[in-house]
Amino acid sequence: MPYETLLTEFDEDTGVAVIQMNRPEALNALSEAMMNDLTSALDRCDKEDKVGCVILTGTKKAFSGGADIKEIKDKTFPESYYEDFISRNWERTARLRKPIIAAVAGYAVGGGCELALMCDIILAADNAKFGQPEVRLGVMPGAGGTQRLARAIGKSKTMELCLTGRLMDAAEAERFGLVSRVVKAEDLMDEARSLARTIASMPMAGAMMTKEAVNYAYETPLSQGIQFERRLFQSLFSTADQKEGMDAYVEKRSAHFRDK
Ligand code: CO8
Repeated sequence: MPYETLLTEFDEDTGVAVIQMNRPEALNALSEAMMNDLTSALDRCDKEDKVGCVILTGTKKAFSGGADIKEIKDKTFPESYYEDFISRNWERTARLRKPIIAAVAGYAVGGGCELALMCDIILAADNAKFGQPEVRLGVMPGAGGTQRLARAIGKSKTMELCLTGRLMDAAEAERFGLVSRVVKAEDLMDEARSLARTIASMPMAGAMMTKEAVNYAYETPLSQGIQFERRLFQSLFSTADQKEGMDAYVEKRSAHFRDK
């Protein structure tokens, strides 16, 4: 289905879906139309069994410049509260059940940084810049910047970025564990596709449960998280892919997974 604000592709052979935000003239500002399109595209990825991994990306200059300031600047508190404006769709990315990689080139700022933080892995181009400049607009992060960023890079660095609006470059983001890897800008999509293909080739149930368990680590005390992980681990012994994966290991051959 064509979208007004996104370009999408899906390769059935590899199970990799790519969602590209495509409002380059506005540095992929996250307009309501774009968030609606993104929600619809993500719904389809979760529903389509053959999708094994999703890549969310932007354009060369920007992953996203954040919420569309021109669209929201005249909103009032009652409108924002009662209409639940812009917040309606914002957590959809974090609720995706399939693994999702943010492939970030250029600016990922404000809501753009928060959107990347909702993904499972952030792969950064060497020209990527991350930050939460909302304080300079008279507001503050509103889609997880104070929460997910603090969990990702710690309190002091988060405070510094959120209180000053300073942007950090890809090398600093890697040093502080925000991104899994930095690659040359021209190699970003090749690297993202290669990573996504590897993830999509894994048995689906194991990959999805692994994602669920890692995310659970951010929500629960350690003992509950360990218990949850153990139950998921045990439940995988009910799948054909577990039998095939372990038989193949013992028989020294490649596994042929059924789910994929
Ligand atoms: N909203 C609207 N338009 C934008 C945005 C944005 N966030 N970012 C860039 N643009 C537009 C610019 O206005 C410009 O348009 P025009 O040509 O019509 O003037 C075009 O994109 C190109 O941008 P620049 O010329 O500014 O490009 P530069 O390379 O000079 O600068 C920057 C790049 C530094 C990224 C700069 O564009 C900038 O500062 N952008 C705003 C960044 C920002 O403050 N983001 C935070 C927005 S608020 C937010 O995200 C809160 C999210 C909370 C969600 C809550 C959900 C519940």
